[in-house]
Amino acid sequence: MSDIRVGIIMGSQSDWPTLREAAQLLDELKVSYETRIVSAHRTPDRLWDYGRSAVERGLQVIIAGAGGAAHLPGMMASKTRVPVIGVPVQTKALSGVDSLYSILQMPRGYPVATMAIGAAGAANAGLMAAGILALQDAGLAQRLDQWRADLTASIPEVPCDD
Ligand code: RP5
Repeated sequence: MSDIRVGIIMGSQSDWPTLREAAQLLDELKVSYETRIVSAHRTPDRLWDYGRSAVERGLQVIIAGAGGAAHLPGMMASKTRVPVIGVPVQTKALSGVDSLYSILQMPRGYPVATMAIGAAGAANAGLMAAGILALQDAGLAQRLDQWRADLTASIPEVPCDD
């Protein structure tokens, strides 16, 4: 079993600029992760192997991002009981609403925790993964509390012109 706790997977290299937001948050919070391109349509055997081995490899959360006909998070959820957080990647044709609906409407029994479309959703996926892991990790809980306090402190009370 490795010490990597989060798997960040995406359907294509083109998803990485979005999913990198999740990776950056995990870096900030000192959470170990790996990144892989795993496509539901183009590399189905890779998807199956990843899902089949996720528990025995010690993964505790999987962040899965995809765009368009975004079957990756749902298919991964069908293959492993490791919690899957879905990130709908913004698309040119339909602005990511296609991705969102593809990920969101899972049938009963195979949940995917679906984030917002795009970069904010990916960052929130990193924070959500950290929050899940922090339930069993006091050091991470402290870092996450501090991260949240820093964000609050960065918000000015009064708007300015520029
Ligand atoms: C999906 O198709 C990927 O998740 C990506 O968002 C989208 C487009 O992929 P590329 O054509 O850029 O490889 O499977």
